[in-house]
Amino acid sequence: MNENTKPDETALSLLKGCPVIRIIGVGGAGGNMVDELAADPMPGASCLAVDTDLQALSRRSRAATLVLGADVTRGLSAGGDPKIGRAAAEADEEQLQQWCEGADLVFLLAGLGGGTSSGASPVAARAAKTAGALVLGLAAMPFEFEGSRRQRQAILGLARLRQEADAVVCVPNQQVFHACEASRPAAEVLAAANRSLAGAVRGLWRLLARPGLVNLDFGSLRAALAGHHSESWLAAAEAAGDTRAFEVWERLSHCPAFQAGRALAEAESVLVSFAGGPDLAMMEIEWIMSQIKELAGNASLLFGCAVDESLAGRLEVTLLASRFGEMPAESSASASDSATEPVAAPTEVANRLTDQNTIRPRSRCVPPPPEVSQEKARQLYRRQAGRNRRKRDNSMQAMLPLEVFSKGRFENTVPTIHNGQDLDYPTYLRWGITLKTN
Ligand SMILES: Nc1nc2c(ncn2[C@@H]2O[C@H](COP(=O)(O)OP(=O)(O)OP(=O)(O)O)[C@@H](O)[C@H]2O)c(=O)[nH]1
Ligand SMILES: [Mg+2]
Repeated sequence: MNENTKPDETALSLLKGCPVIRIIGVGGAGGNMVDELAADPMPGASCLAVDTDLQALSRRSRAATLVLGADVTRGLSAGGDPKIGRAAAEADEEQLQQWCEGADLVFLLAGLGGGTSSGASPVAARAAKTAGALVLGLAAMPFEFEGSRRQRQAILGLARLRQEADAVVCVPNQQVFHACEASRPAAEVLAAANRSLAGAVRGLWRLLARPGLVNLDFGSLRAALAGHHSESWLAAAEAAGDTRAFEVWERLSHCPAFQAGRALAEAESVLVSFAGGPDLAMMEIEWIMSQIKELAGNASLLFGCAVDESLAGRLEVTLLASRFGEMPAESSASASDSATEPVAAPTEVANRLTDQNTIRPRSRCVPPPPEVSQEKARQLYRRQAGRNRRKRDNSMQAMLPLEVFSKGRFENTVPTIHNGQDLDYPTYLRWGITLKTN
């Protein structure tokens, strides 16, 4: 470990009563994300970049660093092989665990698909769990152009990571094409993706560590997520001005992570973080929460709200929706690391996370014109919230009279993967379509 690797205990002691947060970036992409966060330090949160690649680590100027498995790779990276990434991390699992000792919450950031990220992230998650922390993974999935081998490595890495972590948020890198112009330089596009992930982590940190109007207490977060191996969705949006609540909701509901409302419809737990200046109005919170409640059905809703002078006139909302895991079968995660050998079919979860074909929701709200006063705008939000509530669709997938039968000699065949989707899996399940049973 380098000189600065030990978490900053002085900062921690200043924050008695606040959860201790550690952030680990695994591999090249994870290191970039952690660097982004370390650029603007968060009191009480310490950042560590871990990699098998010594050269890549030496370029990290902001976060503390740890070379994984120097005896395994001699600091020369895992070369795209998750087996090597995993062996390297296992060689230093004790160090990882020590670094996590005393932490309440550990964020693990990685771009899955690479050797180090796919192999070492689950080991780092296990180390953090052994140290007693709640572990939340944030995983970027490869671009479609990176090919099916990378995708499959990423999906296997994701399955393993979900087995070890309490919740994993998966963000397809392909989404950056929705978010910014494809003609922008590649480095800029990746930096924008990293900034957006870092922003979401910062939003959660702010909510947990800063005194707010309504504090989200860490105990409730732990109770909501611990041990569920959740599949989670994270979306963040901000806006300024009188109609900011409406705009934030528009942006959130057009976020690819929102999956056309499916993320909320399937969630068992939804955490919503509001941050704004002293002018943040209860009405704005109420209106956004009512939209969420309408879509999230029976999910348990947790929310917190922080007021920060520097956010005057602005509203920032971060939303974490979690669906508790059917865990992938042990066999799928203990299958081969290699993308060229047969592996068990990736989970429906992973398919949908890499599915780019989600249908965006039509906006069900009409924004007030700009000249409308703040009070009038709020009345409009309230009226629309009421109207939308009446339109709520309570339909649920009824049980189909299916006969379950073995796939016979096709049981252990290599799945047919296209753009991260297992085409052997029924389309209606992949696309979340509700079938009529009569
Ligand atoms: N969002 C984001 N994704 C990235 C970035 N850099 C790489 N990726 C993605 O992350 C995947 C893994 O890349 P790396 O993190 O460089 O791989 P690694 O874990 O270091 O693996 P090895 O070099 O094989 O040991 C890539 O396939 C890309 O899809 C980045 O800065 N941001
Ligand atoms: Mg690397």
